[in-house]
Amino acid sequence: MLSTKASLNLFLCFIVSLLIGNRAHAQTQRTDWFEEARFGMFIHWGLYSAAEGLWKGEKLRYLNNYAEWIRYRNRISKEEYGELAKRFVWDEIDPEEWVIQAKEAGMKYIIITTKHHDGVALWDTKVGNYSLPKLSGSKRDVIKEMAEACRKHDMKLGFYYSHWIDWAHPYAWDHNQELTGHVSDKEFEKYWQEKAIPQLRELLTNYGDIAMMWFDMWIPYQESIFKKEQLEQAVALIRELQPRCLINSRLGLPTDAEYVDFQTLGDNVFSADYIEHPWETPGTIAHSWGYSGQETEWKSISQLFESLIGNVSLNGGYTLNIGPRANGDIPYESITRLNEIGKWLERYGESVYGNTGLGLKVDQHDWGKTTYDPKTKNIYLHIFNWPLDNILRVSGITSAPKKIELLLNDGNMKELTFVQNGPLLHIFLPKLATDPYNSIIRLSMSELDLDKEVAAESTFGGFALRNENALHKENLTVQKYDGKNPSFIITKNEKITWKVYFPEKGEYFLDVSAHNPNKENIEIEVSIDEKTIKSQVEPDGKVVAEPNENNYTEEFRDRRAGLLYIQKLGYKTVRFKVGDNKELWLNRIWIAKE
Ligand code: JFZ
Repeated sequence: MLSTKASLNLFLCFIVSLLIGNRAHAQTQRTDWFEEARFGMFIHWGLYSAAEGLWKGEKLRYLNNYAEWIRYRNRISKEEYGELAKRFVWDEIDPEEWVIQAKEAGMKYIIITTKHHDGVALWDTKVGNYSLPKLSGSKRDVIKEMAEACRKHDMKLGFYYSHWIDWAHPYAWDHNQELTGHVSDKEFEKYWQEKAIPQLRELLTNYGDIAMMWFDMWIPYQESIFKKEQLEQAVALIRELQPRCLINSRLGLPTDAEYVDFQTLGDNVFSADYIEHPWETPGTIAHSWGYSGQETEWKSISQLFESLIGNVSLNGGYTLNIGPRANGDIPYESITRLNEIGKWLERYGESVYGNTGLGLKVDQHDWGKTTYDPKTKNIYLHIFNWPLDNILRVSGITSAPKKIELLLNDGNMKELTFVQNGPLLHIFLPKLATDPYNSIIRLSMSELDLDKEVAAESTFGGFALRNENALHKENLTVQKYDGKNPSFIITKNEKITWKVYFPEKGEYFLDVSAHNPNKENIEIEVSIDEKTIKSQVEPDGKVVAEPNENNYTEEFRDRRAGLLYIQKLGYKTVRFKVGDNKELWLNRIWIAKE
């Protein structure tokens, strides 16, 4: 029998867990579709599309020459800029084509710019006259057409709304106010109540279900002209009118699930770590977001794949932007890329939709990335670089796969043989990759046990022990890769350790890549379990980084620290220490068999 106190405690625990459980449940529900989707389309389309990156014969000015910034960059008046609306070719514009294109690319949502920084509403707003319908004289409401096309094709629709910057409104934010003087809080509040809030109300009332509101302020509100209450007012409006609509973090508030449902990273910024809450990277398919006739920086298809898969492997999504022309055309360069990705997703989508990552070390595998579908317990290996020796080395999975299959292009599967040795898995591949960008191997798992600490085995064998896979990382002083020097650990006398699984007994060699900045030799020790190898590192000089420029940098040389006979295969701890309290810059220890 339980005492009264114990049962009361149990009861309280039960209530608390119900509350927590419910809250977690409510949070996941709203963002469920978003975490399932993983891939969406961003569309930047507005008056700037008709300028095409040129104004009166002049290209975009200044450093960040995004085509959609042309009004600001090239100092165009509101009226002259408004004239661009006359260039739109209405009998060719068909938003449904954009939706069909997104669908064919395997995208699950579309976000369109309803009002960008230029302040022009693309829809038929009743708030002021500065809208595409009014400026162009066309009766068409492209946002309404988008909403209808999205409903027809079962596509989620989100609205980009520039709530902070609005170059058309005298009291909204404009970066030039750093020079001309800020608008007052009272003035900004007038903009907020008279333009932004009523426009948001229109967007959330007249266009059916809105899947997300995508705001665009990339600094926290404390550093901006916004007051928290103003942003809370926008949140309250959205929650009232569209309770299932998601809000992104560029509203200016942190991702806390109450105000903000998902985090938007910087433009074309990909995470370096696994992020638990929902997140996405907005990325451009070229350089500009809006259409530019001057565009030359089209991203390669493999780059786009790396971005998408890299994000999914870190629990995130990818919103890829296109900039249609003022006649509605999507540039051919964009179409070819979207279609290639779509074709791939049609066959291999099971490795992307609803997937997350395994939480292994970032860049754990040098051949590609891993994703994981928690519903089916399938692990997917994304091979970007097919190993020459036709052995795929996978590190960190300790439970046994039931079956390993290569997914073939024609829809079939080919079962592959493998050997598992502790956390190291070798999969035997056929000679040829199945896909030119990203070949997929599926591991069917009944249990998922991982070793997230073990150092990964490289392609062709061998273990590279670096800062990235060291244990007790937080105490290490690390110099990041700076374009010249590799990333390295600055160490004096700390014990740096790694966890290594030696796959077989026998002789292994240890090479240390380091720079000795001192004038004299220093002693280093590498220990594997009880055995210690001591060796000397001579002083290092510089190396020419770029020829003919007097451009030099520190040399990091590989030197053999010694040989070690491993009696028994299995886990060992590898330790590194500098002998005599002098600084050493350690890049890597390389352990391999002859
Ligand atoms: C903003 C806009 O200025 C741009 O025109 C486009 O709409 C893009 C999606 O968002 O640009 C940004 C926003 C954030 C960063 C950089 C550019 N950032 O955080 O690095």
